Amino acid sequence: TATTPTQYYTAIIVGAGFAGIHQLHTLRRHLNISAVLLDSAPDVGGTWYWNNYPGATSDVHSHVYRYSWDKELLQSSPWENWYLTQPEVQRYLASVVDKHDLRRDIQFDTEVTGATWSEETSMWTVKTTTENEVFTCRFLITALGALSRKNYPDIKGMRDVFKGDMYHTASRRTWPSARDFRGKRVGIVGNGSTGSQLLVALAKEAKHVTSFQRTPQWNVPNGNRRVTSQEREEVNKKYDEIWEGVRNSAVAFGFPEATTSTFSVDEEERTRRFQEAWDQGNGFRFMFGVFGDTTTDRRANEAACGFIRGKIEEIVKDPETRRKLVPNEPYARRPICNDGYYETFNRENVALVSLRETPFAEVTERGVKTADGVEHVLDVLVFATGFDAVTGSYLDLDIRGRGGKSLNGHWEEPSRPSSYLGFSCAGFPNLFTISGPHHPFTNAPPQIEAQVEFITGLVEVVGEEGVVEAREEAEERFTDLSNRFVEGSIFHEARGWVFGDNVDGKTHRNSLWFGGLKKYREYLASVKENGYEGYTVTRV
Ligand code: NA7
Repeated sequence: TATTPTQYYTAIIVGAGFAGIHQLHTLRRHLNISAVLLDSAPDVGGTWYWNNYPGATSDVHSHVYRYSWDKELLQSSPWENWYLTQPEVQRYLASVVDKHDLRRDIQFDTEVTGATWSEETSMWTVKTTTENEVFTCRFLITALGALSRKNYPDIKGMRDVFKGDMYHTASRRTWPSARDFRGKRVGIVGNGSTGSQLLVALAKEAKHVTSFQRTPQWNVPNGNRRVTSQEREEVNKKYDEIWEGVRNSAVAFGFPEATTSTFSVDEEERTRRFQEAWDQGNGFRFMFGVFGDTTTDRRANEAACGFIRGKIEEIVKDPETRRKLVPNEPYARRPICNDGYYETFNRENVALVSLRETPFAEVTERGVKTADGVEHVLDVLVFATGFDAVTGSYLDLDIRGRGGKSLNGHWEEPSRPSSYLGFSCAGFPNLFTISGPHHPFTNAPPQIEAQVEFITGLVEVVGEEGVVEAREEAEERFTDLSNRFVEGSIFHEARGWVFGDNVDGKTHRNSLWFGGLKKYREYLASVKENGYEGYTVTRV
């Protein structure tokens, strides 16, 4: 309105997770431009703010699940275990924000609902849910994360019939503050990274836990344990070297990816290597660190599956439960890992329901009923049903580019989702969607660093009076290249969030760059070296 003063910033960043914080810090430190970071949450963390369900833990080794440039914090506030829990990640991000005095440029409790590009002023107008505020900016940088829009099943009666407590794992506001599950009967829908972590955590505490499983997944241990002082010293000493390795690897997890092919060694040696990886733990290591062809060769993949199948058979005592837990798809989703997952099904207070065999019929006052007529009586029903990933993060955001073109519409067209470099789209000047379509399938912080550093460099070149826009043909070329990496793999044979298969009605399409971080960084570097080719820069 005429009475509402407009707040202008050179850059507005949306989302105070790993990406948004790094983007704010980088713009501030390198360019010293005016910038504000908006987030709907009351504190920092992004996905690590919202996902505070019991058992929430990162599955990347703690010394590479952080910013590579923050060596001083690594040394001064050492991690305890090989994996960080949700509160630890959140505390780490908060400590970075405080250390670099970034909080003064962050506005919390402010949900961005849309943004419109004005061709007249060459500025974005950003709409929020806060009253009496209008924001405008030259550059809009969305750091929403690839996994932020919650996905729910559609079960008859689930919204209004159940008398117990109901939560989505990613919905912090709905979790009870006193999280005491003693004496409670809990149902968990979903068995991905989240559902399996929650199951293991709650089984130790609740009276009874039922895992409602639609598709069994391959799960390996993560090998979490305390970091010894010797190990810590070693990491501190080799930190730069370790990060060089991360940047020059494919999945950026801090281990060298294997190049040996599965059948170049005999069966005994194969089993020995799988066993070694099983004992050491970590899903990405098991998938990419044992043999080089696990995700590209069907027979090699089956060898890995065979080993895990053997473990399920060895560990799980009840034959029916065992049968239901064995996946019937290749080992080709985002790999998951969890200490004690299969062992948990041997507990007397844990049950497994296969939704393939007995789908949900309805939610009742006392629990859920499955198609076989059984009513599973529950005090708590938790949806660990994941996210409408990547493009899904934008569904609640009405972004309008040149000529009123909708970003969500842009990604719905036949060959989509698409982007140039994972963060630019033709028709959307001065917009950068960090971790957007075709960002690399890797450990998140290092791929975020690559994107943020590139974007900051580009903003510097373009300048406060500049407008930069990806060319259509560059977007098409990049998207085609990204899709070609998948064609050479078996990833698309498994049905997970990467291809949108988890969401009812979403079309099966690749949304990530499977070419690895090294190749992605090389691509970014060559674009930069060639004067930011693929972009058009104009002055206001
Ligand atoms: P995921 O990995 O997408 O897992 C979601 C789980 O929920 C999975 O088991 C799904 O079964 C299940 N699901 C989803 N929709 C339904 C419906 N309608 N009915 C029954 N079950 C359903 O999400 P997470 O939160 O575990 O992990 C996401 C990422 O976060 C993870 O990859 C890490 O990067 C961190 P499905 O397999 O689709 O049959």
